[in-house]
Amino acid sequence: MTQDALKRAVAAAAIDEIKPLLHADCVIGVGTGSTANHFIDLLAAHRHDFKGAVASSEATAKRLRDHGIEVFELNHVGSLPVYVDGADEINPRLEMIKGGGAALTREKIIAACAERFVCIADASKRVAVLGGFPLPIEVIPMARSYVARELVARGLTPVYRDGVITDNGNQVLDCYDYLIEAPAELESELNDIAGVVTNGLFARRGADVLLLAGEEGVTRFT
Ligand code: ABF
Repeated sequence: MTQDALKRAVAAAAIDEIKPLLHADCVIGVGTGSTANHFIDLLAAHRHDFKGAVASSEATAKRLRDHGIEVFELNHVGSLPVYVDGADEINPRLEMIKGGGAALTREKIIAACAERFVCIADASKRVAVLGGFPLPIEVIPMARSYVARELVARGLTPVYRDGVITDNGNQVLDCYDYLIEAPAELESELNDIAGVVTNGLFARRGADVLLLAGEEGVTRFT
């Protein structure tokens, strides 16, 4: 199976996972990326079974609307029973690195609001220790060099993601080759650097459910 077919398979499993939660007043959180895009495409067939969605990026909002799914501002939504999104890496404790698509800040906000985070991924995303994938950090533009120096002082190797502006008007530093033994601690430490908007560690609020697609099918982890 191709990686794209695995992404499609896990997106289909996510539809089965959330179907029991859908009802006429229900608004769900929808993530960003190619796996999330498959989920959106399959969700379209169920658009009359729920009220709408909150999107973690402008790209996702557009794709949802193109499918006739109403998109709500998070501030106008009372509760979010579930958030479905992909990840760049996920470990056995369901801690993740996210933000390869530069949508990490909105993703983290929606994850914080959601009662349940369902992560959807193909088997290549599952790792024993996070950090093989570069850890993204969204920064206020004027703080970029300062934050980069602070990261270097902590042993990280940040590289400016040239030409990328996030949906929030900020910039991204990617930290390469740093194995993360204590994700929750590092997440908090990086948040404390002035000028950091969000870092791509989702450890303090990880996933509740992981649907992982491999050659043998989709496996559910909690
Ligand atoms: C988002 O999409 C992320 O936080 C992560 O960066 C990415 C995963 O992308 P894909 O599904 O395309 O592999 O969920």
